[in-house]
Amino acid sequence: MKLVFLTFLVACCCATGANEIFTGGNFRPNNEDILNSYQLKSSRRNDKNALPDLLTLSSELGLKAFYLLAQRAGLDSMLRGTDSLTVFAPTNSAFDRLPQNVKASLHDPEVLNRVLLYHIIPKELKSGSLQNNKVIKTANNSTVRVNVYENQEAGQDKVTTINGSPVYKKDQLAENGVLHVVDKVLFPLTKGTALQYLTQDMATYSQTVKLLEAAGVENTLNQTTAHTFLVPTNAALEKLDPAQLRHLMNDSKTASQIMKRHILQDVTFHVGFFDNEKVKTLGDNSKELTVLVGPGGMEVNGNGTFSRVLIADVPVTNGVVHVVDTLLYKP
Ligand SMILES: *[C@@H]1O[C@H](CO)[C@@H](O)[C@H](O)[C@H]1NC(C)=O
Ligand SMILES: *[C@@H]1O[C@H](CO)[C@@H](O)[C@H](O)[C@H]1NC(C)=O
Ligand SMILES: *[C@@H]1O[C@H](CO)[C@@H](O)[C@H](O)[C@H]1NC(C)=O
Ligand SMILES: *[C@@H]1O[C@H](CO)[C@@H](O)[C@H](O)[C@H]1NC(C)=O
Ligand SMILES: CC(=O)N[C@H]1CO[C@H](CO)[C@@H](O)[C@@H]1O
Repeated sequence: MKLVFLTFLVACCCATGANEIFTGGNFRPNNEDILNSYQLKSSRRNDKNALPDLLTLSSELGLKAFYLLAQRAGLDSMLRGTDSLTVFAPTNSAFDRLPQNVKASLHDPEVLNRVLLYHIIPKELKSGSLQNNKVIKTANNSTVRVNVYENQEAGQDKVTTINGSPVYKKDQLAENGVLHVVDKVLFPLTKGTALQYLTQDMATYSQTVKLLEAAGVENTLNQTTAHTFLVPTNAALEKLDPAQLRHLMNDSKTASQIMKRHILQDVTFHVGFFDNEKVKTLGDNSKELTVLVGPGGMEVNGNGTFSRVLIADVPVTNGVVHVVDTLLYKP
């Protein structure tokens, strides 16, 4: 184990620029390390008393970025303590993929503390307790949303996500709880409801909000009942001819029919969709949407229109927003 750890550090230090926050690490996911340490430690898994604490476990699993940042955030005593916890620990590459400005913000110990606390649940939740659409309170009194997608294409396992971030390795046991490895760094749901997310950026969504109001569905985007919201931008609406858009804004019946078809019944993050999946909307049930998932991203096929998903997986308190570049139905 020591050898693996050292090799890992050496590999990282050679590969990197010096001013990275993760102690200079350009951390890559290192599945081999995870597997190696796993085999080394598996013999003691039978004896609960011999289990490592959560912080040590993260190190043993090769989650060096989490291990180092948790200490920098002052969370070592919590993760080594006696209270039962659940930790959603991001992979090294999840930290690595964060935008530069977000990495820079994590230099502030208070921000880092808040972000990492958001990955900790103050009780033990094994994967069996992670049920679809369950909202759970984090150690910081915020919430995360769990989704379990069973309905995958044949041959695929079910996928569990936390705020849309797939759980990549589940149920790693520690003496003081359980650790699940996730594929993204999680951020508190500061964006409010789907409607509040839009109204915070009127430069992009002013027309969209007007259309939602004309359609009388703006409250559906501001309620606690959770859905998936496919949201066109102003630019998407401006693809319509101006007279058509004016007419739509003044025709609440058509606007309502169209905008309800932009709201999906269930909360589905990107990884929860499969290619060519037909999804139900809040509109007339006979009018399904088809979601196309490919290497280039996600598209939604309404009635002869193909909308590209510009931004996927914006977690909001009442579900998830995917931003689309074209209105899904022609008025
Ligand atoms: C979280 O909320 C509970 C009550 O709901 C309160 O007792 C506790 O102090 C809060 N913790 C934080 C970190 O705000
Ligand atoms: C959404 O709901 C909140 C609280 O219920 C309310 O304060 C707000 O005015 C509503 N509308 C928008 C656009 O945020
Ligand atoms: C809006 O609709 C009303 C009747 O439904 C009509 O009288 C009015 O001219 C319309 N306005 C525009 C700008 O289309
Ligand atoms: C699809 O759009 C055409 C016009 O382009 C319209 O006549 C037809 O009723 C629409 N069908 C559905 C299912 O919305
Ligand atoms: C909702 C809540 O309690 N938020 C707190 C999370 O933790 C940070 C610092 O650790 C506080 O500043 C927040 O107020």
